[in-house]
Amino acid sequence: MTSAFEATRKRIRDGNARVAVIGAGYVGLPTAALLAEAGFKVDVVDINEDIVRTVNSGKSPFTEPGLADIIRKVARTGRLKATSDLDGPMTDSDVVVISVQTPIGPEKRPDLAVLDRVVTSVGERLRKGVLVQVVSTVPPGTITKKVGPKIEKLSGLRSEADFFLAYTPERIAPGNAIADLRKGPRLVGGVGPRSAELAAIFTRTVCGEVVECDVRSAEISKTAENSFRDVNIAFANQLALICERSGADVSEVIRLANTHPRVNILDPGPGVGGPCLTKDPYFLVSGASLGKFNIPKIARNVNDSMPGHVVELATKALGSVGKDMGKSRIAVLGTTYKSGIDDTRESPARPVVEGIAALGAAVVTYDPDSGTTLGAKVAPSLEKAVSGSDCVIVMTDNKVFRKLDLRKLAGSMRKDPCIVDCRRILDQKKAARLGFVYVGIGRDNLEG
Ligand code: SAJ
Repeated sequence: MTSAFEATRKRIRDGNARVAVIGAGYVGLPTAALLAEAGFKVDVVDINEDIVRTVNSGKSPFTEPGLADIIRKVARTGRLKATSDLDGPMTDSDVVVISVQTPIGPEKRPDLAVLDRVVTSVGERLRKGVLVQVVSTVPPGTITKKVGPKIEKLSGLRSEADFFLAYTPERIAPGNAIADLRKGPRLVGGVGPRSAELAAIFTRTVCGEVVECDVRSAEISKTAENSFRDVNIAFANQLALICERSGADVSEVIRLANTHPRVNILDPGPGVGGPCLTKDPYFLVSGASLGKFNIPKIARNVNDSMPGHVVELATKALGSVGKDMGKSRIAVLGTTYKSGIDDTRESPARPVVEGIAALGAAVVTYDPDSGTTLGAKVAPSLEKAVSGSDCVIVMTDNKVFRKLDLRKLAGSMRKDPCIVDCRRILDQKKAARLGFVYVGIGRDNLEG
């Protein structure tokens, strides 16, 4: 008699397993599309009816290079179907992938309410033999202390015997999701050897490189990866503050330091955005007691202080030509949290816009990839954004901003134009020659 484990393993290996992906967001939808492209019959479940309609019409609800083509292909073949109903997919599926948002609350504590609701729905409907694969980023201990026990209690099934449970965090860099999901490496943490085996076989149907490990290590590694990146950026930002006060240029200092074969300092900027680096450090330390020397938390505070520093730099630049921020017109270029995507989640541009507006300035934003207002007036074009402005703040290294025609810009701005280059992408000597007050993050600006 074939066990439930062997039956599921066979269906995954034969490519005729039914898959339910719960959550059609920036991670869940690319995941569902690639699983359908790999040959599985996939139901992607989302409560948002607009997303369901968009996917079933063969389109993607958000910009992710390559995703729309895959959705169009697999929706047409019927391999990918979007639905807001969970009962149907749970009745037929051999694998359930959970990829819902796990944000932090205002007090910076993990908010797992959505995940908890989904785990409850899955537990109430779970059939024998199903592999449950959690992708959502979770605080260490969540899978074995919360998700597993809850499913066992609600389903009456035992993990490793009757159902299988694994944690497979994603490492998608938004804007590169398809390639990242295909290439990996991808951590696969099973709650036991059978869960690990099923999850590894299943993950390998899409991902070229799977790294098998225990669940707890996978949970900590995922949040550690992003926390390390956030700490590195915080170090780069403090290096920038040091250089601003000491006549050096942080771009040159980092270039030189990184010539050391074992040093890799990242780039300073106007702050750290996105849903991951702004959240995962709080997940990582949520169960620990690190006291006041809590490096991930300190790094978060450093990075969150950078938008305020940008507002100070703009205020000083205007002050150096006798202009008052409160009576000035500011153009903020770049509202996405980084260039090349249309995602403005946790964008540092928001606190910059709010900080400038709080000082009484008129603020206009422009981003070629996003029309999100962030509370300011959105200019329909770059030209309209900068025309008649006193100060331009360049927030991202968007290729459009890299190609800014400084001569034309100087001609369209008010007298004594100021420019704050948060990504150090502009020609500062040329800007000075054209009469700009050029201020760059990490450069000795206006001091002494
Ligand atoms: N940033 C800097 N300086 C840098 C690099 C980034 O200021 O040198 C800023 C960016 O402008 C942006 C923020 O940090 O505002 C985050 O951007 P990012 O590219 O560092 O990271 P994400 O959030 O787009 O993606 C990260 C990635 N994690 C790592 O690189 C370790 C990605 O692989 C993860 O899958 C993703 O988080 C996630 O979903 O966790």
